Amino acid sequence: MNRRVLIKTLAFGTAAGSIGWPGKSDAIAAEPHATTNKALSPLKITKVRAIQTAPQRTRLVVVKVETSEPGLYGLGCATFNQRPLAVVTAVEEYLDPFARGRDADNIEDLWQNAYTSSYWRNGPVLNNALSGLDMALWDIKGKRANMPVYQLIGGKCRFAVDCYAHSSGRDLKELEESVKQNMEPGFRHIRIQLGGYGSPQLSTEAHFKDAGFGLPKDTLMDTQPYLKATPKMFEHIRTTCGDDIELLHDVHERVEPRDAIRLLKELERYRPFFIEDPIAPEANDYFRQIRAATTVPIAMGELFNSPHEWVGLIKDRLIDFVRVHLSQTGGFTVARKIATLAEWFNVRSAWHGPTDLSPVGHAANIHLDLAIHNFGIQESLRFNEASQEVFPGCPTIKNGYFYVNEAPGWGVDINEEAARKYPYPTHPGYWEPVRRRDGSAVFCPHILLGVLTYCYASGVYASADIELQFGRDTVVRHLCADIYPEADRLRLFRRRNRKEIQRCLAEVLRKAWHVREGLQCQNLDESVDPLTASLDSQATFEGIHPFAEEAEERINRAVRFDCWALDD
Ligand code: GCO
Ligand code: MG
Repeated sequence: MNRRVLIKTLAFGTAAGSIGWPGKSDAIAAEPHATTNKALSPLKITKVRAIQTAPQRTRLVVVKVETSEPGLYGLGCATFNQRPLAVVTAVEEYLDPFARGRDADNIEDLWQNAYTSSYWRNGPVLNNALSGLDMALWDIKGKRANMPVYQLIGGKCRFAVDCYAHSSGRDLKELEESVKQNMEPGFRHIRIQLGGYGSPQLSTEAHFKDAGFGLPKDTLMDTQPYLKATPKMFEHIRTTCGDDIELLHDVHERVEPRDAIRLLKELERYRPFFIEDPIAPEANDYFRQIRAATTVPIAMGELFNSPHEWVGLIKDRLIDFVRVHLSQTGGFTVARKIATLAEWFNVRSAWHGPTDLSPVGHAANIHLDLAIHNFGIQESLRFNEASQEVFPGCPTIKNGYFYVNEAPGWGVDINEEAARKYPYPTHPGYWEPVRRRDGSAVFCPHILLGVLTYCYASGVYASADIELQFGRDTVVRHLCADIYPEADRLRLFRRRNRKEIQRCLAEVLRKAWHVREGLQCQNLDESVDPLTASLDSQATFEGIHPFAEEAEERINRAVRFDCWALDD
């Protein structure tokens, strides 16, 4: 071969290569990847089912995806505490038949097709169902790869996840104690609330009740008492707990946007780490004005179900922390994209991490927190014994840091037998109305299990309203303190055990009944179990009092359920 032919062939070869003329190397490249992929045998979805359990009194829905590989399954969180049964139906009647036989490895493909399989989309029920499937597929992929999910998305950016604790109290003293209690084990970030959201215990003029508007169980919450008390709350905690602790607060969209702006301006001097949900998603357009009026960092998003709610706020830098609830957005696949979008606009993460999220959902939060650059803070939850029994591998907290274990997938499993031991509370889960004094509805009522006892004896109106927040502080609101000193004692039961709570409740009940009977209050006979004693003696209650049945049902439910919750 002479030199001219050689040069021509070489030139032709490279030219061929550059214009993509299939040469040998391209042939190799085009060869199906099977060779290196041989290890991963095809994996089909064989079943998608929803597991319902409530070890911490909230109605959890966890999706289990079973596969063609014996023993290989994944778990995903689909918890929608206010409508759990609707999610179960969406999973079992729709996603199961849709996903069966499909390739479990192709998460994005399955997500996109399941998302559009209902044609209409984005909403709490369908997104939660989809999230259960999605997260379970990531769990499976981690197990197949024999690594924790955070490794699949790039590994750790930090050794553990800084998280915030919850403190609340009926008054400043109780709140201060609770903050100090959380500072002790090392929390550097603490969310402070005065009672329930919007501090309803500060509102006293339930004119709508006197007018017979709504139901007696509806809760009163007026704006002014809350707007006045909240800056004082920050003042008190800064004075008594110092300037180093990072303070967070959840307005929980309880006030009108204009009031929210005024409140945030007043809170600036207390350097809050962030103020959450100052307004409702329905008023998102107000963020421009909030941004213009104050430098207080804003966290928003737990109620978001659609990209229309988060994209604009992030790209226009109108919030500082995106706080979506992973399962409400459609799962881990979506949250990763939200985190990536947010990074480009200096928005950090603060994923929603309440009681109404399963340990699987919390683990998904933490895996994402470990791997993303723009991590901000993580809401924390302590898992009680029942939760740890149902979900072996629950995330743990040490020195204010959240940890997942290094097991493959999410690292959290489920014990279905134990799960059956914790059925849902009897109350379906919807939220009871919260009203202003004139009866008008307030956005987003609180999650509470109320015990309401009314008794009318010769015109004396007496009741004790007990509100319990699951897995967190208890809040007692007392409507007619002068009648039932016991209710004040209930105030202290945050640090009391179940026996004490039952005793107090029985006392309230019994006294209510005695008052109604016009009898002198008697000291309880300690030896007899006060609860049954008082419930039996309440037998005559039936038929006299319009709310008797409801009151009794609530008392039984509260005693049966809430006391457990308070034990953790
Ligand atoms: C939070 C939330 C919760 C929600 C609850 C709704 O910041 O943790 O506001 O308390 O109200 O998850 O079910
Ligand atoms: Mg919130």
